[in-house]
Amino acid sequence: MSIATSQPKTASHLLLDVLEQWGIDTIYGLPGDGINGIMEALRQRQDRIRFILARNEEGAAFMACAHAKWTGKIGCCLATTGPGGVHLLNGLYDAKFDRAPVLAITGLPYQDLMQTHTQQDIDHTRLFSDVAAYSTAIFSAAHVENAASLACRTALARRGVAHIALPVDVQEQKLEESERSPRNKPGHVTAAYVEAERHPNADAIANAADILGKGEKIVILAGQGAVKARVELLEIAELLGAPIVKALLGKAVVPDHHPMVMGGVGYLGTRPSQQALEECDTLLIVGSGFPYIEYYPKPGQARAIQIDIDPTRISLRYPIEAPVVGDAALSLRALIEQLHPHADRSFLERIQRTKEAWLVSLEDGAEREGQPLKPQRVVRDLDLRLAEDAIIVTDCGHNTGLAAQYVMMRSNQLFGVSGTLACMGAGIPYAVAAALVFPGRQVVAVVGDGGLSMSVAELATIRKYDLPIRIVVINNSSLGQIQWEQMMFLGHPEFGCALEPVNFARIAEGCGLKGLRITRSDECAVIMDEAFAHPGPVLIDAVVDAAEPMLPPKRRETYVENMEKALQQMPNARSEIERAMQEEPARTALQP
Ligand SMILES: Cc1ncc(C[n+]2csc(CCOP(=O)(O)OP(=O)(O)O)c2C)c(N)n1
Ligand SMILES: [Mg+2]
Repeated sequence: MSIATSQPKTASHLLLDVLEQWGIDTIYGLPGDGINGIMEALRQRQDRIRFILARNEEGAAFMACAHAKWTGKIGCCLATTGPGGVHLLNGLYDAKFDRAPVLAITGLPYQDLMQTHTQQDIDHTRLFSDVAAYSTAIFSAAHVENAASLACRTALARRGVAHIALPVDVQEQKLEESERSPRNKPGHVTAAYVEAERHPNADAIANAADILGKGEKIVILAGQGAVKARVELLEIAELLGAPIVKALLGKAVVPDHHPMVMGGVGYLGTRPSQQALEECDTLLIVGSGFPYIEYYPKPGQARAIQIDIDPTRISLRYPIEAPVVGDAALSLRALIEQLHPHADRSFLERIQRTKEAWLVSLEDGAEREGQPLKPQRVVRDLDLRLAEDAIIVTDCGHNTGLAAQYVMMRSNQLFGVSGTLACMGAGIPYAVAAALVFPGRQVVAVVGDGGLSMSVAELATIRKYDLPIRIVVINNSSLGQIQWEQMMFLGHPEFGCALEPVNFARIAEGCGLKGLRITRSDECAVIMDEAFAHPGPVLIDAVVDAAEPMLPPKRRETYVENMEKALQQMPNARSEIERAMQEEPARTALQP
């Protein structure tokens, strides 16, 4: 129902006008008495802006962040004064860190009671000042258009968070009740916005091309900034005989089965990618701020070129000799025009052989029979059933590593994760946003039992909006990744990581989803088929081996020593863990 034209416009109506002008058609949130003025305006505007009710504002903020990642447009979330606003923060930091444009709208107390210890009296503009590139309170209806429009423009231009807070009384204020200051003439603001083309500097390209021309063992590290440069990436890789390795956020940039693509890097990465980084003499980074410095080549080992749209991101992790600031596709195209094909493919072929062996070790790891069920089997069987254009999201932990290694991205699939914030609990909200943004496409979430516990209430949101999401829970009754970090990185016995076993299939049933459980390897494929045949939302609770190691793709000497030290103090768990470490894919990962 649209607002009757005779009804005077309030600040809330004006705010929604601005949001519509900026193309915002979905708001994720949860109401409260500090935001009910805007809720009423939303009720009247349901035909143009849909309101998605989350169970926790944190979920709403993750949904808004994911919405922005999926669409490239502004994601929008809304929360009430005080606790509602605080709950938004993780999802907003996720947007800030992964550079997604998000607008957060919150309430504030009545203006004449602010900062008087009144109820829910948190100063949101201060609270959000770190996470947001723009954060302001709006103090009258006449202020709405100026501030809200600038907030939207800032979110897009800075690819980050903008926040506006409206006191409850302002939300209901009518425009005619709001006196304009003499300088605030009506009609001076529009939603005009355009992005620059961002061509690279010619000298920078010449410098980069010179280094690439001399390189003999070149590796390309691609991140999310390369997402629109797939054709150019594959072309330059072919030209240079350079394997492509990917940061997790760049997983969908190029398909995993492509012969030039070696998979992910880092803790969750592949052995061929790690080998390529260790042996290269030249590194070309395209649109990536992959944060784990220890997985890059050693300083001095490789001459490095970095293409990034943002000059502040240059040389953050590796000493860069040739910075190129500009759009990834345009910069790669300019480089390609100056390069000649490299005839020597020996480096590439060596890394390709490692990829073959690595894929065999993954397959062997998934083929293991018996109980407890191995988590690799679950994600491998999931991968085999994914649609060509599926959207895959994952959470944070060992489950992320399994999705990173066992989901072999195809050309038209999309991948989403809380990357740089790496926040547990983001997976389910990301899937909700994906299903809303891409109706009709297959949406699959791989999550851990710890992460799911943090956002389990959003299962009810999935039911409420009838979203046919398929969730796979890697249920190891453990904060698995941390358990392995304690043992392997520090030599400490596991402490504080054992989770009480939970039957998530029954929780799912309680939320109105179909709930299935897998406990044995021989039933994995059958139950997976049942889940994929089900038309509605379904959760597969895969009860897996808690002793299954989470290892980086290549061992360091200290890992072996640390494990020994930790296991000496864990007599009950020792034999199971040692057994698991001798099986694939752990065996290959542990080779020197
Ligand atoms: C909000 C939050 N708290 C803590 C962490 C640290 N952390 C990273 S992975 C992880 C374990 C996650 O457990 P689970 O979801 O069961 O996944 P698993 O590793 O067992 O697959 C933890 C606690 C985090 N990343 N985010
Ligand atoms: Mg777990």
